[in-house]
Amino acid sequence: SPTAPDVAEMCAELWRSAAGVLDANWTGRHTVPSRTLYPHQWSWDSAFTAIGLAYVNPARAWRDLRSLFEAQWPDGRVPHIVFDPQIPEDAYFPGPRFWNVPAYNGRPARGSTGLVQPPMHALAAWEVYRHASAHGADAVQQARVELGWLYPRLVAQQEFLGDRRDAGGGGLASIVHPWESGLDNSPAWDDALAAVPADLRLLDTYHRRDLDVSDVTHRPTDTDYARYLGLVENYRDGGYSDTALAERHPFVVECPGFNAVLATAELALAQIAGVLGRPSAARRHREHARGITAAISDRLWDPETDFFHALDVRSGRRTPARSVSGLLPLMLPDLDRARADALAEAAGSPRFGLPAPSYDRTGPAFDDRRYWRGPIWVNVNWLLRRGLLVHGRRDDAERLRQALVRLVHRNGHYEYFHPEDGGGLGSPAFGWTAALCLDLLA
Ligand code: 9YW
Repeated sequence: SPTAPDVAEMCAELWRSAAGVLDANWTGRHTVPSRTLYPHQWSWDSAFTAIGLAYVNPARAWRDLRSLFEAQWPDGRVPHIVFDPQIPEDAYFPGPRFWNVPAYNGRPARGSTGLVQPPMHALAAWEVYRHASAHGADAVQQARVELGWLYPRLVAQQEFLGDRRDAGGGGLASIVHPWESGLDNSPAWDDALAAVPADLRLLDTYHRRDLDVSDVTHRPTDTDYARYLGLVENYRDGGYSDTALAERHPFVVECPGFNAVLATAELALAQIAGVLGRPSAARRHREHARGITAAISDRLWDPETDFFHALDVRSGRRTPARSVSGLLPLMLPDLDRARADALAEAAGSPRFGLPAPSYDRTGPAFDDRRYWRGPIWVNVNWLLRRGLLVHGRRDDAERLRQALVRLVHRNGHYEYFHPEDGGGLGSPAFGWTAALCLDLLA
């Protein structure tokens, strides 16, 4: 077993390489997830990046969050990709022309998509604020200013998701596209997607850029992509409106992970409102978090499987698939003891095991290479570790922390990892893997 100096050396090396990845992926306005695969700004990636930058460069963390929220829509939605105008249209597919978002508030739209991603940003802002004092008085001063700027925008983001996206009427936000979950091709969407027409001719008119730069056996299939594009077209052609979604749109799903992040954001907003001297707003945020937690428990828990499953709002059916997103409500402090125990047990069971793969190792759709259908991702494991800590599972949380640190030290800052041998997969020098390593090492 490694000696203390070995461990210290390993940590120092990993710290340096992680900070190096974040430097290399910084464009001057925002951090890209990957120089090769994802050349624009992604929403929840920026939040994870900020959590790491809190340790090495808080000013850049705030700049990253600002860049994203400067592209927020008047209805409160924070787009899942903000396109960099300096990057050519064909560098990423589907690019700005395909999304064709409306101009808003009389100003030309900054190129973005019209979808969202899990609202990780309130937690990220809170984490950057919390670490500001380690960087001196100016950093503390800046953190207060930035929190004040972000707070109303974060609230608007929550209101968009909590109100306009409550398509099921039960107090949860629905996603209208698998991309919104952040877990693109998870088996959790297979049943709901099966009802979405797959027009493969759509693919003839576009070029899948992702297949130029990564292995075809790792990526979502062409049929998946045809459905993804059809869903975007339907949402876009309806003007990205959220009224009567369940009737008009073929994919409307309540995801346990997305909603766990939504509730976590309310708790972070309660902390932020406290710092900003707004105690009654803080109380409201805590109530919202409790309400979302109760709705997740009522609507997404299956007592037969002792697990959280995504709900297809249109069919009223919960998917049988066990995705890592079903473990994420463990982050919620108001989750009752029995459910929290069941989740912690599932996380350590042969279905998952720590670090957790993106999908049940024993499930029929398990695929050890294909993206969110099996590989290990650092960001969801970081969230899971948070959940273990919230529910007092300190030993499991520490084991998971050490396992993640070893995984990345051995294999590099990859986008995702093989669930058996830990080999790095997807893009190297990946932003959130590096950023979250900084937090795991700190
Ligand atoms: C795509 C950028 C994004 C992540 C998502 C991940 C992937 C984009 O990459 O989606 O083209 O498939 O699934 O969570 O934000 O890192």
